[in-house]
Formats: sequence, C-alpha cells, structure tokens
Amino acid sequence: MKPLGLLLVGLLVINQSIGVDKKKFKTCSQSGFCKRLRDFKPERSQYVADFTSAKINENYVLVDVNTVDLKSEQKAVLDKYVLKISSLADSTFRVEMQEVEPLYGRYTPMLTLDGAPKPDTLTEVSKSSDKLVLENSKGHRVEVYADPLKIEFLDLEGETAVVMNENSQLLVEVPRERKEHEVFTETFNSYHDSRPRGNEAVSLDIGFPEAYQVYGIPEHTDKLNLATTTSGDPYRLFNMDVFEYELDSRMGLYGAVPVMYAHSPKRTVGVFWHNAAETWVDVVNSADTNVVSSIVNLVTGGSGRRVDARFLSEANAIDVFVLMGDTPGDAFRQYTTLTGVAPLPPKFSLGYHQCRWNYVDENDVRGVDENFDVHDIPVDVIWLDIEYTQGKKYFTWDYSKFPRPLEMVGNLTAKGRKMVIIVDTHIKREKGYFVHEELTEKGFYITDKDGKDYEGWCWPGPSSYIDFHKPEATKYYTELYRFDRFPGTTKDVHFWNDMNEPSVFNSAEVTMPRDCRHFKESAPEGATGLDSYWENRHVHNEYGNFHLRGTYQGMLDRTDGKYRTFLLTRAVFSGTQRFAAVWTGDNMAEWSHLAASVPMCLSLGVAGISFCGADIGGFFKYPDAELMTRWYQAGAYQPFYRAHSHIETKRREPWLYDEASMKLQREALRRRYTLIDFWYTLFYEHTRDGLPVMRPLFQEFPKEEAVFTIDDQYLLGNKLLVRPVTASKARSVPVYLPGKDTGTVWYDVDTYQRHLANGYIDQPVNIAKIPVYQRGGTIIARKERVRRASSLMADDPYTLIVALDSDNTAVGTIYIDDGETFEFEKSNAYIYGKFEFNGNELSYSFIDPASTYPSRSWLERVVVVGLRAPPRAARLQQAARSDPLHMTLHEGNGVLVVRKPGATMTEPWKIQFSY
Ligand code: NBV
Repeated sequence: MKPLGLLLVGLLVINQSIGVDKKKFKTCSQSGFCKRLRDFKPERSQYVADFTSAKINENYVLVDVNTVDLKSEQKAVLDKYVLKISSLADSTFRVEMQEVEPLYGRYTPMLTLDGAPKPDTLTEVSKSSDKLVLENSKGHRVEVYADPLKIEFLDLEGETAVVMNENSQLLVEVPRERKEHEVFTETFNSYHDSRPRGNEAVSLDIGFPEAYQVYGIPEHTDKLNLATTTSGDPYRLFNMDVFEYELDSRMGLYGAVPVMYAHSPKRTVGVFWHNAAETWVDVVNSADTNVVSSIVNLVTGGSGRRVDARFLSEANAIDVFVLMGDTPGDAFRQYTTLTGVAPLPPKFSLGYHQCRWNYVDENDVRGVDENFDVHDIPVDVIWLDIEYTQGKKYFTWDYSKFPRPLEMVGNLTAKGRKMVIIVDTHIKREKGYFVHEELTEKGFYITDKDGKDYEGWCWPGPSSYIDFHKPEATKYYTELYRFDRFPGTTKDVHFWNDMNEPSVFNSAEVTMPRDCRHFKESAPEGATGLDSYWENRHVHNEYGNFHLRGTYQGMLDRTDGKYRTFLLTRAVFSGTQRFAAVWTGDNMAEWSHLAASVPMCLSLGVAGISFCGADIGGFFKYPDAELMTRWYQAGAYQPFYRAHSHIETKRREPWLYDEASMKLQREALRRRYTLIDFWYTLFYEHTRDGLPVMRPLFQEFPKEEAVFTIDDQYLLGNKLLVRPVTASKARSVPVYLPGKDTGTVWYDVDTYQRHLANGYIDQPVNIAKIPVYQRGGTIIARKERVRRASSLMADDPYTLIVALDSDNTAVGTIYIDDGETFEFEKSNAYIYGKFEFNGNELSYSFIDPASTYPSRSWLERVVVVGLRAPPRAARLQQAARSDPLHMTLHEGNGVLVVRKPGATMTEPWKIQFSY
C-alpha cells in the first residue's frame, strides 16, 4: 500500500463508529474446527485403554490407547495413541496424549513452564483389565477406566474432583497426507488458510463434580465466574488485536491463558490446558441448566452442583495439568509453581505512570513532567508511544522531535523519575533501516506459506515479524536493547511491547495468517516437508511470550543483570508473568469499562498475572471530570497504575480538569504513594508464595457461597478490601463484608469505623470517598509523606496501622530493599520483617534473619484501631534503648496513636503496653 492507502486506512479506523466490528472475527461456526467439533458428542467414546501394556515408572505411567470401530464386532483398531499420566510436585498431575507416531509432530508450548515441572511419585494401587488405580505421595488417586477411556482424579477424601472424557468428547484428529481431490483450504472474509496438514484438532471434556463456579481462562470481558455457554459461542482463546472491544463478551482478545479453576465450598481444583493453538472453551454450570441431574445428585448426597467444561483446540497434543488444590490459594499456587511468578518489580513501577499517545516532543515531556511538580502530584514514569520513532522504526528516535533523548531522560532521572518507551512487534520493511536489513540478511523473519519472508501491514506500512523460535533470532533481538545499539536509552528507560498478538492489519482476524512458518528446532534432520516447520496456528498464542522473553532478556543483559526492569505487554499467554506486566488494552472512557477493569484483572491474577491494570480514564473517548476522578481512585488500588489515551482525544492530565477535580485526583494518587511499601511487600510475597496480589473474595473466604460470584470488589493480599465506585453520581455503594462465620472485622480506612462482617452494608459515598477496608487482624505499613516520586520516599518513616481482630491481635509484614537491583537475591540485601501485636506488645522481627539492608526508614507512628481498653503507658525496647512513648486516643478511644517511637527498621524492636 502507498502512503495514500495508509492514510485511508487510518481515516477509516478513526471515523468508524465506536464499537467492535464483529465481522472481522470468527464465531465458532465460522471457525472450521470449532464448527466441526462443537457438536461432537458420541453416545460412547471410541477411545479404549489397554492396561496390559501399562508401563509404570516412578513418576509416570504410559498406557496404550486405541480408537476402535464401534460398528465392527471385533472392535477393529483404527488409530493408536499413547497416554501418559505423570505425577508432579505440589499435588499436580499431567495428562498427555497423542498418536504413537504423529505424522508431523505436535507442538508443545516452549515458554509456558518455568523449567521442567518437579516430579512426584506415582504408585500403582491396583490394576485389572478395566481399571487402573494410581496414587501420588499425598494420597490423591487417579482412576483410569479402560473401555471407554475415562480418567478420574480423586481428592483426599476419595471423592472425584475432576473427570475426563465422561462425556465422550475426547478427540485427537489424526492428520493424513492430502489426497489429490481433497481440499484442506479454508476461507474467512476472503482470506485463505491453506491448512497444509488438514484436520489436526483436539478436544476433551473435563467435568468438575460438586463445583459451584468455574473461573479463569482470561482474557475476556465478562464476569469473573464463567458463564454457561450453551447459548451463544464458547469462550475463545486466540490472541487478536480487537479494535474497540465490547464488554460482557466471550470473544477472543489480546491474551489467552488456558487455566481454569473449579470451586465449591468443599474444594478448589484447576486444569491447565497446555496448548498454544486457537482454543474454544464451553462451560455448562448445572445450576443454570440441569435441574433433573441436580435433584438426583442431591438425593444421592451431593451438593447438586457440578460444572462441565470442554476444551477444543485447532491443533497440538492433548496436554493437561490437573491442579488438585484443595483451597483456592493452593490451586493458584500450583499453577504458578508450573508457570512461574512475576519477578520482583523495580519499585518505581508500582508508582504512577503518565502515558499518552503521544507526548509529542521533548518540550511536551518537559511540560508534563513539570506540571506534576507545579501541582504537587506524584508520578514515577513518563511514557512515549509510537510517535517518538523515526517513521515507526523501533530502536530509532525521531530527532526532529526528540533531538536529545539522553538529556530528556536525564531530566527525569534527576527528579527520581523514569521513562518507558514503546517497541512494537512489527518491523518496518524499509531499505536502509538497519534492523530490517540485518534481519533480512540473517533470515530471521517468519516466512509465509511458501517460505518467503512474510510481509504484512501494520503501523509502519509493510512490515515483517521476527521468528523468535530461532534461538539466534531471539539473541539478535536481545542485543538491540544494548545501550550502544539503541542510543538515547539508559538503564532508566524501560519498555512497552505492544501489538504482539501479533497485530497484522491486512490479514484474517487482524493477526498473522495461520499458515505462516516458524522455525522448528526439533525438526528431523534434513526434513523439508511439513515436519520441518511449525505453522503460526500451532504457536499462535505463544508468540507474544517469545517477543517478551527477547525484550526482557535484552533489558537484563544491557546492565549485565545488575538492574531489575519493567516491561508492559498487551499479548498474554501462560507464563507471561515471568517477563511483563499486562494492561487490558484499548478500553473506553465509559463507566462500564471502569467497572470491567476489576473482573478483567482478577481473572488475569488467578491465571498467574498479578501485575495488571487498565488505562486510567479510558483509551478511546474523553472522560469527564467525575469519571476521571473515579478512575484515579479505582486505579490507585489496582496493581498497574497508568493513565493513557488515544492520539485523537482531548488532553486530560489532572491539571486540565477543574481545580476541585484535580485535587481529588491528586488525593487518589497520593493515597497510592502512601501505600507504596505495602504494594512492594505484596509483590515480594507473590515471588515467594505465587499467589495473586489482587484477589477474588472466594480465595480468602472459600466457604462463603455469597462471595463466589462477587467481582466488583476484591482484596489486596489478605489485608485490604476494595470496592471502587464505578457509577456516576453515586451516593452509596453496596459493599459485601465477608467473614461472618469467622467473626471477621473490617475497618474503614478513612474513619476507622469498625464493621463486624455480616454480608452487605450500604456504604455512603461522596466524590472524595473510596470504599476501602482493612481486615481486622492485619498490620499495614504506610509512608505518610508523599513526594514527587517513589524513589524519593525511600528513606521516609513508617506509620503502622494495626487493625485488631476480635481476639485483639494483628500481624503484618514489610519488605525493604534498594528498589532497583538484584542485590536482594545476590547478597541477601533486604529486610523481610514481621509485625505482631498480641494486646500487650507490638513486636518487629526478621522473617529471614540472614538478610540485612541498611534502611534509613524509621518508625514514626503506630495507629492501633479496634482497641477495647486503652493502655496506660507504652515503652519502646530496641537494642539498648528503653524509652517511654507518648500516646493519644481518638474516635471515642477506639483509636490509639503512639507518637514518634523512632525505632529503626534494621534491628528488631518491641513496644510494650501496660494497662
Ligand atoms: O501505539 C498506539 C496504540 C497504543 O497507544 C495503545 O495503547 C495500544 O493498545 N496502539 C494500541 C496502536 C493503535 C490503537 C488504535
């Protein structure tokens, strides 16, 4: 396309009325395999296991499975498969199945797992020709039935928690060489997919007896608990650039994480469908449909509940991890044990990020930066979108607008701030552009179906895409992030990888043609045919991860692994958390989109991806002052806190609103900063326990049925309960306070009003109010002196908020380090401290006594809330010090403030209270 063509495309994009163009994206019935297989539900499964051949090793068993012709009397064998069931550490099993000798090989995701999963023992409990019973070291049993094949996973009480192929929907399509008359090609919107291998889809039904709800399989825009899909399409997992995506939808989006959890008051289990190809997931919740079976179930002693799921993928092997739980936290951790946790982020990245498409030049950047100071608003990062480049050629600067990038970055870092700049996935095909020329010369591009460098259309016009499956191509790419390769960047310039689904404007479903070719490392020697490469269809959902891994490694390498880095991505797959933070893409300045940010980030969080946020204010359209204010307030309590906006929209930095709104936005931002160490501690703890930072209520209150479907409020760690205001002119919001059965108490963080958990309360709100509650029994450290950027608050003192439970006790933690290097790992340069209050004493001790960090922060204040009887005196003990402390009482004597204890954080201390 010529520049005029590009302009026209651009105008079309901008002028088109707001709302997704659904015609661009397939429904299940337009997707060949989904249509072909969705209705596949034979009366009896053709898959039969043969246990005589079962080979049991210490950690796994191999079983021959055949499909048999049910119509023939001798049940003639059709195809031969091998089933492998492995036992893995942390109550996890893996089930793999494919043909004995797949014609072209089947692709297994390469970057999802954080190293090889640790094995657990697997022992044979019994074996007959009908049934094989296996057990792991914890006592979880797997019962495999032979004819037809069915696999049940039992909890520790011997009840079936997960069952596979009970509905006979196991299917592994066996590719055959194309016969002359056969047509493999499929067409969608006039785009042809050559499908050279023909049909190679896989399918499996997975049932969850007793489950009340299922969760997971982000990224979608509907509720956290998944809906029954019998009417309408299944949930779709296929990474695509969906322009102006709609809410309450099961359509595919930028990301896909095929992990699902099933929860009941009894137990939580999970399944991780390890497949990078396009996948559709059907869900049937018995509560929505099956009255008869519910009654039968009730009569037979069950809860009457059950959820059935069914996974359908275009290609690759059957490969499913089963997470036996049994609590929600256990299942979430089992998933991150497999796929990894987010590395400890540099502290600045938990502060506020100011972005826009685009800050147009150096002056603009300077102006924005200065305005934050003028209006006394904290900010850690200023961002640059695609316009900083020379004609969308990443790793270059448009020097007419950014003549001195180093100086610009230096101005920011002098104030303790950072910069993030964008690097998209596509590479501009332009003569003279060094990246394009080198990639072409080295043969590092993805090729089209005929083996020529694939050329698509994206922001820069004609573009190609790196074949990261080639290890040397990834290595080449990492080196582009070296300071000498990308002049104008420093260790304080971090990155944003966008359009990495990948987005291709002139191809089916705005992404790469499925028959494009990727390098196959495991190709048989000398192979030239279909077994010599992978197609995009096999690796599709994993492509973003390959790009991210390259960037992440490149950023580490540029400082020889000295500094931690920040990276943001739009495409998502299993394991993305190890490389990048995620945002929910191009949302809109609408109340409904503000509300959707909560379930979207919650479902990413349970899928291992905690570092999540939505564009504050909404990307498309313009947020009025009220919406913008509410969004700043909500975002202050979400992990990734960045304002962003479309190039065509009106500027909307806080000072551009009326004075009163600006002050409210500033107040919200300042609240974020008072909790900066709380956030940092949460993220540190995520690296240790693998649990979501932003948690659904059912994680902490798994037996309380009323919370199973709540997704407009959530918990930060196990400490704060947040219920953002997501409606205009709200005078009050309903807030559910969980924990009735355990006598949980909650304290309003603004007033310290104490609420005994008892379900919903009606929380009055005005425009300044953000409903946030601290759980009784917890201690949170705050920094009350908010400065220009988080780095400037490093040495500031702490205020501890001790919120008592009904036993008059509380505990909390604090993590402190230099905020930017890996010294915490390399030389134990950190403090991980624990606060404990038992009524008579508040103590501070080290969880990891071997670690130290010379923190200059000190204890400035202790606020104890929920006290029944105020103490008479308090005394600090630290090393040789023993000092009486000054106290005051507030709020009808329920709030005690201990002034200036002055304790340091580098040694343990105690504050003793006498009554
Ligand atoms: O780089 C421009 C935008 C970016 O601002 C946005 O955040 C991304 O999601 N990008 C998409 C491409 C164009 C979107 C219309």
